[in-house]
Amino acid sequence: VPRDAPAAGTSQFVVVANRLPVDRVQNDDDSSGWALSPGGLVTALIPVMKDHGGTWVGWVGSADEHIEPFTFDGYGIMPVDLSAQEFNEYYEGMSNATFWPLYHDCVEHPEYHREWWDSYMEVNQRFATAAAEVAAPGATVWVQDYQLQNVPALLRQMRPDLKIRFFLHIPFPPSELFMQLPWRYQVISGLLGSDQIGFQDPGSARNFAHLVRRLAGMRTQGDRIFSPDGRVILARAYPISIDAQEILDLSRTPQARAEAEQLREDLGNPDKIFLGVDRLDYTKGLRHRVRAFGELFTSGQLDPMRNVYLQIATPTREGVARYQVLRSIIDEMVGRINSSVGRIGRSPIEYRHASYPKMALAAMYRAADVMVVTPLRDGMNLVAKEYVASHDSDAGALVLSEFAGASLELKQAYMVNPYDLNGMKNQLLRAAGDTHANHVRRMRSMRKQVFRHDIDAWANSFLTDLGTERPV
Ligand code: ADQ
Repeated sequence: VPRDAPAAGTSQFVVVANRLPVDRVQNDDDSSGWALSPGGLVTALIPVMKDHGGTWVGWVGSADEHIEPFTFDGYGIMPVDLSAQEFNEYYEGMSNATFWPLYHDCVEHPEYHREWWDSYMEVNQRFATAAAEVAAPGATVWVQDYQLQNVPALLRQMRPDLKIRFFLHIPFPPSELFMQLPWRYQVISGLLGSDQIGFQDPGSARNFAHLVRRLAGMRTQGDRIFSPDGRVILARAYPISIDAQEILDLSRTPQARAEAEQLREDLGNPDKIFLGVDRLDYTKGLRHRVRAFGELFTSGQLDPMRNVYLQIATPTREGVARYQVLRSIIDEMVGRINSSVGRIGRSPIEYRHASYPKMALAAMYRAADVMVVTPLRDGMNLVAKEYVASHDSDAGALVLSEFAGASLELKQAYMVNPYDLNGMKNQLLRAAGDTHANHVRRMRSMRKQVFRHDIDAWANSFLTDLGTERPV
């Protein structure tokens, strides 16, 4: 154990997440070090970690590698190892080919494999053991997301003294779908090891409470669940958010302004820039969206000479078969549309399969006249909030799927049902053609919402919400 490893059993605040908050970086002298990985959750929780002598338990991101615990910037890092086989079975399999589609309304078929489940439980046990090792007596442990749903119960078995909280970043499905899961009872029992279970929206919390009554036979009242061992478990919605001020500051920098202008010019100074920014995931509704734009450009309702649809698709889960198929489908759709409308040197759809630095994203948000966020199902969708936060005086319009959690907060968006192609096409035209005054009015009210309910407000409301219990 290296000298600066966090001492066992001393952390008052422990975060358990699939991934660690740090990425390995190569230093100038060719040695390697660690840097904070960008992301809302990390930004929100690091101050709490520092204040409370916290430790983050997570996987380093590469398989078959062992890393000793270490201290980073004043808090502990406790790596959990995964073998290549566990990466396939626990991560790409059970997490991303079973839970992910099942929890997103089965927009793709979930696969059920017993070996995946065994691996999932084994890895969950490893995360729980690591958390049990670092947590001080009575500490708060905050477990994140669908990869670790059994950690709460496994942890409680070892450490009943801990305050265990859980947050699910994706939707919790209706019982009609959840009941397919061969391990449905185990998953519910796993979650019920928590003292508090957070969801993105009230519908998810209700779905969960319904299942708890049905599968575990427990009594519930509003957002309280009464467990036979005498515990009262809180299960309710805490919609996640972004660091709105940081995004706004970034979008106001001279560099972001300059990049935004350059982008507009590179796109041929179109009348309107429509923008999509998503991980290349089948839940994000890309097929439906590209199809809608294809029809609008082909029919001339959107003039392909004067409008551009810029779609950024972040590479993701490239080892999972469904994602490879989706990539080919989108490549083909975009190619077909661009080869039949527009002209040489002018493509109506600009499609990039790549990651971008935050600054470049800020510039794109700034340049976009219409932001298009049309998932088939999405827990929240931070891109929608980022777009709103980066528009101050200039207006801009947000087209938003009613199946994104964000639609419950951003009520002034141009709302669409992405399955209704004609409806979506109409809303795209309406958003683009609306008056400046309407854009300003809608944006103002959405900005108020996003700035009032930012990521700090989210973390605070979650961590202080145990009724009479002490915070953190
Ligand atoms: P995701 O499905 O990943 O998150 P989202 O909420 O949109 O979706 O967050 C994506 C993040 O990645 C955004 O902050 C965005 O700026 C960034 N990003 C996207 N494309 C990028 C690119 N090409 N380059 C760089 N950055 C890029 C899951 C759930 C969501 C929920 C979040 C948080 O599926 O519903 O909102 O967790 O709880």
